[in-house]
Amino acid sequence: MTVLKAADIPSVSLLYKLHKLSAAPADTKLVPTLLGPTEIPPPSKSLNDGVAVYRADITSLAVDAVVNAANRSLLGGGGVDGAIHRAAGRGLYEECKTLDGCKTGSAKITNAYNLPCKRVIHAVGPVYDPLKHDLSETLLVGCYTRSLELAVEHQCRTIAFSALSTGIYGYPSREAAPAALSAIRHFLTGKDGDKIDKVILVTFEMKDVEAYTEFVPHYFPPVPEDSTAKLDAEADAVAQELPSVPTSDPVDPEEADKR
Ligand code: AR6
Repeated sequence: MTVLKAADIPSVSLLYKLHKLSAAPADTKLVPTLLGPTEIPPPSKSLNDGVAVYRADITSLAVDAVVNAANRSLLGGGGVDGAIHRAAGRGLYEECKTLDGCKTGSAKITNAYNLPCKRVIHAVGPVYDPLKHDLSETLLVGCYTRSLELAVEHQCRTIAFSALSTGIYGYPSREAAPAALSAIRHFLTGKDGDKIDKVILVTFEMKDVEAYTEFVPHYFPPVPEDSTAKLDAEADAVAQELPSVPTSDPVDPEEADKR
């Protein structure tokens, strides 16, 4: 598996230049979120340089911290949790056993063992409850915020999130993406925002690619130069390197085994 560094992952700024993301129409109404904003905020080049959306297996990323979609036991499971534990090896499980679990809506940090990243942050997202939307969002936002706080506390400047709760826990991607983006924007514009260099939103399934493609421009709108840019030499070089757009969903090895 090719291991990718944070610096090699194209930022939102570059995705606009490459026309892989485009500005939302001016009359777009934002989905209401607990942390806002309520309207499309002014564009910021520095924010757009520090956020990325990338389709990958999160276990291939050589970032400072990857965020696992764990459960309250922190002892592993299916989905991305299974992939992370398989790739990290037995040491991760042994360290997780010492943590005494974790509350829903929060996160804990461990070493990364055989993974190419430096740390793993285990966030426990909510099982989505459509009858308690605000509670589900509060807990999901808590995961993103606590994970970013843990990253700062442990000097992790680059952090890659899996799409927490959107798999087995059933959170609809079109509701999870605005909540995640709003929490990340809120953190990056807050007092510790300058302690994080890059937040990478890792997508795996097409539904999450589509949700982030739709909602990133609501929270991280393009600076005018980027949305109208002709490819400069740097962008063109990166574009040549990017993998071609996948046309089918990746296969979870555990699911494939069951077929
Ligand atoms: N890399 C990146 N993203 C992935 C990967 C991967 N290798 N594999 C799956 N995803 P899920 P949840 C995506 O179900 O909904 C576990 O059993 C996936 O497509 O892993 O929070 C835990 O132990 C989806 O978008 O986590 C818990 O019991 C996202 O990761 C429970 O599942 C999250 O899907 C947590 O459920």
